[in-house]
Amino acid sequence: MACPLEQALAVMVTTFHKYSGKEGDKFKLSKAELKELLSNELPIFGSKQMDEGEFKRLMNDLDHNKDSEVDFKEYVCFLACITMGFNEFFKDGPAKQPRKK
Ligand SMILES: [Ca+2]
Repeated sequence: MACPLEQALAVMVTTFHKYSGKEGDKFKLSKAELKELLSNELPIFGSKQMDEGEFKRLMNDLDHNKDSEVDFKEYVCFLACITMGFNEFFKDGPAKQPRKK
């Protein structure tokens, strides 16, 4: 696992399990687990102090099958959407790398 893209895929998977295993169903993110994942791992979402209403809307959007939890498939769809957003953002700009945190 030396190539960056392979590493990125592995990080997507391990990050999910790092949080999904904390409470309840080990293979799904509860609301609390999703919140923690966002604030620790995706601070562009978590750190801007998303209010409760915004978070509920996001959770609602992600939870396609409406079981009040975010499973792996729902999580991956979310990451894919963010990635598409990044692509939109960078495609017209000068060819510079996404800024590192
Ligand atoms: Ca769900």
